[in-house]
Amino acid sequence: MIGTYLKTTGLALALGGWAGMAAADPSLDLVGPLADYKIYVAENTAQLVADAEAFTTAIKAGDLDKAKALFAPTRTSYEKIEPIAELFSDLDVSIDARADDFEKAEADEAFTGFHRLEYGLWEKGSTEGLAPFADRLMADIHTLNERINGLTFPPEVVVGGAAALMEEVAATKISGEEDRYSRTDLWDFDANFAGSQKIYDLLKPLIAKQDPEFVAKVDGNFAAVDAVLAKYKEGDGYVSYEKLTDADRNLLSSKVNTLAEDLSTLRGKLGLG
Ligand SMILES: [Cu+2]
Repeated sequence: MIGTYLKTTGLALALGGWAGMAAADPSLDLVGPLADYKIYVAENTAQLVADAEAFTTAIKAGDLDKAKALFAPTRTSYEKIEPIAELFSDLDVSIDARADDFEKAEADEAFTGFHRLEYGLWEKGSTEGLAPFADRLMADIHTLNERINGLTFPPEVVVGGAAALMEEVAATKISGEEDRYSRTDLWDFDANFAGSQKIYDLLKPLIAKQDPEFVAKVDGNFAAVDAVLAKYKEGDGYVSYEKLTDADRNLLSSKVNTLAEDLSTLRGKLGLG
């Protein structure tokens, strides 16, 4: 591919071999966006550590109201990096799994993490017995934060992750399964969209010239999702998921499905196969 490029364009030779190589090897174009994305992930895990400290401290102090108030905002930085959760799938299970993933559901000892705490705070209405789960969550989050630095970000995982997360939102999250006890799902949606859009935005300069229609369509769908969510904003966050009307849920669902489909073509567009 490099050879063909240099043979057919004398200009590339005049400009030097590097320009030709950059054009021929898509993975080189991805170096910058991937480095920027890694910074984004590191910023979010650092924020997650700080927020989770406050959240778990409130739980261990027995401050139910404060713990409940901090639950959704603490989760947002985790939900923003969810496109690449498969790179730390063991921690994703202990940090963010749902009760249905376990044989004995809520009563299962292996059920830990945010949703185990959410269950205690909302369903049980108490911080009692939650300290060990708070400690475990904090330990897992510290491990995640430490691991991020040494993690390799394969381009196909990052690029594919943006689409996969939109698929997950459309297939399961839209039903309200994630935050079933607290009904704070819209906070997570917002963070999931932001996290997928971040990846898309970093890659956009690589595809904007060759495919302006695609870019316009995806931009439009992200904007449409934002417009629906904007109706449900309250303070720094969102109203209960129960307030989402059927019409808006259907609209969100169709936009998210389209986003999932469109973003799933990014790998091919970027030559990642
Ligand atoms: Cu999640």
